[in-house]
Amino acid sequence: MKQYRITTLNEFIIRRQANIPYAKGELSRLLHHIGIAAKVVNKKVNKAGLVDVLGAAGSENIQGEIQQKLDVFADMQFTTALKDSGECCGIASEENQEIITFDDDLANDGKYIVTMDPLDGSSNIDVNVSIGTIFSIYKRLSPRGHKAEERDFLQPGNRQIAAGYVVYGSSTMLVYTTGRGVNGFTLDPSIGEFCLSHPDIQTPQDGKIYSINEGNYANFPEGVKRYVDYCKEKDAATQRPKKSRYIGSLVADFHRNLLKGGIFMYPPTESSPSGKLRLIYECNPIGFLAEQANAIASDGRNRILDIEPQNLHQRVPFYTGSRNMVRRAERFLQETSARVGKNSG
Ligand code: P6P
Repeated sequence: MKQYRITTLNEFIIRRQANIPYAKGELSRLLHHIGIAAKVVNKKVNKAGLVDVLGAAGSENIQGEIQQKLDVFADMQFTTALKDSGECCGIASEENQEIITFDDDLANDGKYIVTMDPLDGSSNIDVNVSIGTIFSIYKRLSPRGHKAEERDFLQPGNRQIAAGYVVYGSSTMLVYTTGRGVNGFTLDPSIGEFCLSHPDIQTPQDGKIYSINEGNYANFPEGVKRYVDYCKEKDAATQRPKKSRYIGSLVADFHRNLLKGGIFMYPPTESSPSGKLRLIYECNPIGFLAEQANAIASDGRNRILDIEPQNLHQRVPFYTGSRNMVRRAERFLQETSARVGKNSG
């Protein structure tokens, strides 16, 4: 029987590091610790339903553990792993209002900062829908040997050194880029290793899937309404409309479109006039991955990675996926805003 060569995440990281002459292993160590935290969180996510049922009896679950909300648990796991790596001097987490710095000489000498959404889509846990962790890695701007500063975290996405996500789904995958393509690793629970399963992911330039919460249709910008209506018309080539696929979990929706082609949109809505998704924790890492897979990411007009963040929790409209689909959606937006502009004189 043909034996398949397994490449583990750690082997892949080390092999890639060997190709970078100046690399001293700091980024490799950081990515390795992210992989460890992902395995720990995965174990807890996989038991979530059970723990919730058992823990429902009171504040403690049957093992006598204080029951924690999963996203708080994930936040703690990734924060601890990043601090222990000795390469990360600070973290901006979607779970925390302020940046997290460490009172620790080793960590304060770290070269990198990390932004993360430790468990995105956690409201889907109790209905067993896929959820995810999203992260970005930047070089710090502040001097090593000192605490990280807020300016380290307000860099534009085009300064990212690495970005990735973990999708806790029917299988658990870690997908990441260091600026030289996108590679996906599937967790093999039998050996406790992330194994290379999706080398050099490339997103098709066109796709048949559009992902958007159409419950907000009435409040979409006119251009988004027109693009959604366009997706419902028969495509000239296929004589079929596009498929609507929306899970309500960014990592799951993006991952499907990254592999198959498609567009994900979160435009301004009445409840989120600047869009719902966060620039630093969600749109920049996803945008970096999209571009590295030959897809694109914009706020409807500007390249996401070129936006200068104004604050840690800034939200932006988000359009990402197959190049030709995003460009067409942008044209609908620009044509209607030009028309509105002309009419309003
Ligand atoms: P809505 C999950 O809460 C999340 O932050 C993203 O993962 C997801 O894409 C979006 O919100 C879904 O938002 O308003 O459609 O439920």
